[in-house]
Amino acid sequence: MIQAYIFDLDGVIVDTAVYHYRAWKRLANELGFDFTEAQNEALKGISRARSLQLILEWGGVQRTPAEQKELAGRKNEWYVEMISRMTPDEILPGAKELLAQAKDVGIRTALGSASKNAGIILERTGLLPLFDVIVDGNTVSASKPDPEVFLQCAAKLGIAPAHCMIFEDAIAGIAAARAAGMKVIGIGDAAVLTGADAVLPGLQDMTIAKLQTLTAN
Ligand code: B16
Ligand code: MG
Repeated sequence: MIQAYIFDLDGVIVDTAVYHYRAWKRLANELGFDFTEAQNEALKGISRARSLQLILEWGGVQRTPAEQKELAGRKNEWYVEMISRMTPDEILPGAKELLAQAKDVGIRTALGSASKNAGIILERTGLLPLFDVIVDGNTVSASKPDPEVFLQCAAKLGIAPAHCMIFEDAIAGIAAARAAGMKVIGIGDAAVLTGADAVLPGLQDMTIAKLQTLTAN
């Protein structure tokens, strides 16, 4: 019996990938190379520091750890400037409704995100009160596909991993959910998110009863 829903943020609740893309592209261009949307896709669910390492590799550029810290900080300033203007209209279809249904029937809710900016996004979109627990990039030391983020959510909620269901759009996040021993609903393309118990294009029109059926086995 599922007792908790744990949501990834970017790609499940909101689409902040577009803001990450603009900020990373600006940084790459300043460094003298381009950054494509396909490359941005590959960074979903990946931490800021690791994302920068990959971008520098793709651009064929080397920087010291101190320089990398400065570059990641610069990208984050541009990113925060954009997400600070987000509105509730940017919540992805069905996300708020599913969170509200969970509250109504007593299913506990958590956010399990790699982002260090999750707090700002939840405040700007007005979703903060719908989460019982928030675990994000500020409290987690090992990035997805390590299960730490989801195991911290379960521990803080006081619910066994086997009774938790994860909603995730990234391959790394689905692997993390599996490693945590939890059920996982992939959000996106079934051909890509092969490790999930079920894959949905989004949360629109999703109900608790439908989710139970999808993950019954
Ligand atoms: P920040 P999620 C992830 O969010 C994003 O998908 C990924 O692109 C980003 O690099 C990461 O958060 C860190 O974000 O720079 O704000 O700390 O999908 O785990 O909610
Ligand atoms: Mg995501």
